[in-house]
Amino acid sequence: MDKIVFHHAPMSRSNIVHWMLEELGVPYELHAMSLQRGDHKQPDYLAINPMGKVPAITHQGVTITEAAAICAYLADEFPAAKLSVPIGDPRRGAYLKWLFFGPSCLEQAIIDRLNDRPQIPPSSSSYGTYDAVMETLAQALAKGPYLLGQHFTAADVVIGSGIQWGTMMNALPERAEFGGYIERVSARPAAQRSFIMNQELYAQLYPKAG
Ligand SMILES: N[C@@H](CCC(=O)N[C@@H](CS)C(=O)NCC(=O)O)C(=O)O
Repeated sequence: MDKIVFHHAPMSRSNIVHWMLEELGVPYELHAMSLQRGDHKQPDYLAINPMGKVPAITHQGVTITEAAAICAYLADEFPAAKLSVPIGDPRRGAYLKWLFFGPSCLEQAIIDRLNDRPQIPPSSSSYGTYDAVMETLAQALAKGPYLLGQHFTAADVVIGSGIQWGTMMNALPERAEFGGYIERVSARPAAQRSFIMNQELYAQLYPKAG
């Protein structure tokens, strides 16, 4: 098997992919980068991702960027972990919807709120309104335990990461649906392993950050 090379900066969006890799349980080679040091803007990394952003993976000679796309790719590439919903399964549409909802709706709504950006007309905003995003998510999670019922998928890694981050930044409403979901996803052994590994890596890379 061709090993996955994972370009990672701890405590960033690449934590999403780190958690995903831990869920898969497949071997990977981690290339740790310091954003403070500007490793992601060096020519060797720009040759991998011209956007100069993490995460990125290289697998079988191909580089993939964008956290949600990487999660979708990995879930399909390693079906034994059952983190994907296969083509032909009636739940596939909902699975893809949640994968895309993460970066295009949830993340954007949180970022706009954190930056006090004024609401643009909902009809031209990629996510409509903050309240619509939160209500839609809460309704989906109320059915639980995961977005697709009993089946934990890569979409939960993406949305779970977004909800964890938004909660940490005090940018999500306090709702039982979110609290319960965070408890469930963060109790997963892969999520816990990833959390500890990233804390350790962060302390090594940024010793002065405390
Ligand atoms: N759309 C990208 C966003 C990636 C992104 O913005 N990564 C941030 C870390 S959270 C980064 O690399 N920032 C460094 C920079 O832009 O200088 C994804 O979802 O993967």
